[in-house]
Amino acid sequence: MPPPLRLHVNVVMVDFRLYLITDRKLIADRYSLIAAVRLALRGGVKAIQLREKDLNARDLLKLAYKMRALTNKHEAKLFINDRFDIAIAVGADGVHLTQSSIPVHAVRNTVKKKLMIGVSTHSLKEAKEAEKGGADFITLGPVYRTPSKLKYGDPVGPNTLRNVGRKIKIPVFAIGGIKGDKVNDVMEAGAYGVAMISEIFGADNIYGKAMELTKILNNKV
Ligand code: TZP
Repeated sequence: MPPPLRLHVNVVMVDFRLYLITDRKLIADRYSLIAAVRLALRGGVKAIQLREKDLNARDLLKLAYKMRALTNKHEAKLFINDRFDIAIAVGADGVHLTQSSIPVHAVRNTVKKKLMIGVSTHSLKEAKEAEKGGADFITLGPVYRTPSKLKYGDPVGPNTLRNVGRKIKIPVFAIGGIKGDKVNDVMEAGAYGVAMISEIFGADNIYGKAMELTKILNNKV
């Protein structure tokens, strides 16, 4: 007899451990965003979050269509930061909400099961709220110091990650300052996976870095 669906529904849907978040400014002098993401996908990345906060809705939509075509080709999941309307328009797999987005329960009520929902969290309180509101997974961080988030104060550290991982059931992705040599530590602290920007987009060899990280994570699970 097959196992009850309820037990495995989140684990089955969140079928990736490495979550690449885009920042086209980091690679602008070397690649287009599409070219950089293509390299990462070829290297084994299976989930992309399109996070280009400075783009207006039309430009983001155009880019999201291209990203959908590319991720489909590589059988990878696509999430759109903040905008569930754009996620639906382009047939993305999900939306990734921030703490200033429309609250997760309101998005869940609207999109039902049409989209997966990821939520950025920074504390146990936010993590619990996200889970209660119907999120499929969260990112928690910054776990370590990272230049783009210095203005938000001290990183949460691996102990908070461990605590949150114990207290909620949905997958927790460690984010913020996660480098290749930190992956083992955060996975041992209970992370389900890792979310990264600069470790991949700042690498000299994006393809090689994605391969290396995929291999580390595959050995962990
Ligand atoms: N949320 C928490 S930390 C962070 C975000 C978007 C930035 C992660 O970037 P990096 O380069 O992987 O530290």
